[in-house]
Amino acid sequence: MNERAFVMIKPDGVRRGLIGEIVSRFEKKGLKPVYAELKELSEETARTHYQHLKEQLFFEDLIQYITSGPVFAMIVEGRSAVANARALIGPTNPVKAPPGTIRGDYGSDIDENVIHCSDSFDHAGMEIQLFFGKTGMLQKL
Ligand code: DGI
Repeated sequence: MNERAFVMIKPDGVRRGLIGEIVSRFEKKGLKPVYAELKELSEETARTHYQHLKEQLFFEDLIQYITSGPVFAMIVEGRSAVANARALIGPTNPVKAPPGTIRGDYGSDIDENVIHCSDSFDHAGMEIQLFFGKTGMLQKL
């Protein structure tokens, strides 16, 4: 089934010049970028996005990192987009992410793991709304 997922190349991925390589992997998998923005997250958006982690000791470091520079946020569309995108990016901790996944190939530490992707269909909808509002659903890349 065709669906949409929210994907965000984090500030370390943007700084290291990995946008092209990562977008290419999504395209080769059949997940089409239908909307994208290079943007700096406000602290408010960052705190809302990661609110499920607010009790964790690393939370403040996480907010500092994700607001430390521009992110490349996009909507990808394709078959089982959420499940396929999660498979492409690999597990949260790059140390445990197998080679061939994006985190396995480009990450080396859980503090800076290169990329985010929605973990469910419902969260994809919420994240698209949080990051893009209505424009994300209307505009094309
Ligand atoms: O959906 P994910 O990004 O794979 O995982 P998540 O929603 O549980 O966590 C969001 C981000 O928070 C994750 O990409 C990296 C960071 N994080 C998660 N668990 C830990 C962590 N950072 C540190 N330092 N330690 C953790 O245990």
